[in-house]
Amino acid sequence: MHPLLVGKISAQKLFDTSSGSLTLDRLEEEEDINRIHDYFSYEHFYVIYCKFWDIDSDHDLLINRDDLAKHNNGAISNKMIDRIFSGAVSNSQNMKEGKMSYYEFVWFLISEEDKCSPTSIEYWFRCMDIDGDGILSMFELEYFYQEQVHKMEIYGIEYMPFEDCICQMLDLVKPEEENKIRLKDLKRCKLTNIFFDTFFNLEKYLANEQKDPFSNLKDPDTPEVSDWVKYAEVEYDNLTHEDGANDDLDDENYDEDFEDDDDDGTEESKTKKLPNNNVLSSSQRIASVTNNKTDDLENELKRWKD
Ligand SMILES: [Ca+2]
Ligand SMILES: [Ca+2]
Repeated sequence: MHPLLVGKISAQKLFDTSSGSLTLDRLEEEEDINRIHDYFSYEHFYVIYCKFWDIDSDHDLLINRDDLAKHNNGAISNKMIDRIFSGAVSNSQNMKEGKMSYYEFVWFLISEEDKCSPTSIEYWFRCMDIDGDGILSMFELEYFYQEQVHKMEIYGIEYMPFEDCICQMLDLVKPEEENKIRLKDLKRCKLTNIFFDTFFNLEKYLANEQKDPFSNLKDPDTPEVSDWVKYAEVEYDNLTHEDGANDDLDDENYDEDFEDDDDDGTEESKTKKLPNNNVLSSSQRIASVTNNKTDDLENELKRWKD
């Protein structure tokens, strides 16, 4: 089955923030493409695909380390990118070869945009626990913080020494055992986004510094909308309005995009016409990649929209 058709993943599990014992291995066992629609909406699928397309420079539907480092203008630290590709969260064959599939990117992006769900906490915990002993040690935390400090020095931003940062983080997480942060400590903590961003996403770390740390806490009286859903809504809106078009996968436009092309059917002849990715309409993005794999994805997108 094509990995792009994320039906391999049960989205119920992917988005289930109540189950705490999720692993990628178990996700890979699932084969239910229908149930996924209940959770993994067309909009979500579309947003993830556009994000993936943007960094997959050769459009072979696999991204390497350097591609992923471009995500969100290099927001994720290099050390963390290396950890993701080290097999910490997936040891699939393509990951062993240094390539991340769309399926693995789905997991990455959701973890990146919703750092408070149990699944995401597991994802980042695995990445940060370099020696795999189930504890985030001071050494491991400092290892990641060093790169943040280095970046802040370059940008001329005033920063906390590690000792102050760690006091703040321990105060935030309140681990059961002194100076040893375990997975269960983080799952109990309500502000894991702040914890993780502090160590590997400078942009979000600085943004967090600017706002009330408790603004992210859920109001118990309002229905819970995950950070992921909020992110997907905003991004979908941005992507579909960036060119003033909101009819991206309308059948007529879709066909015209192809009819205008030379008819030799090669990917190169179509993609080389494309200007800067940033000015492409979303429909052009979708239509510009024409190999078989992407046809599967396009069909899937259209099917979901109908
Ligand atoms: Ca690629
Ligand atoms: Ca460790």
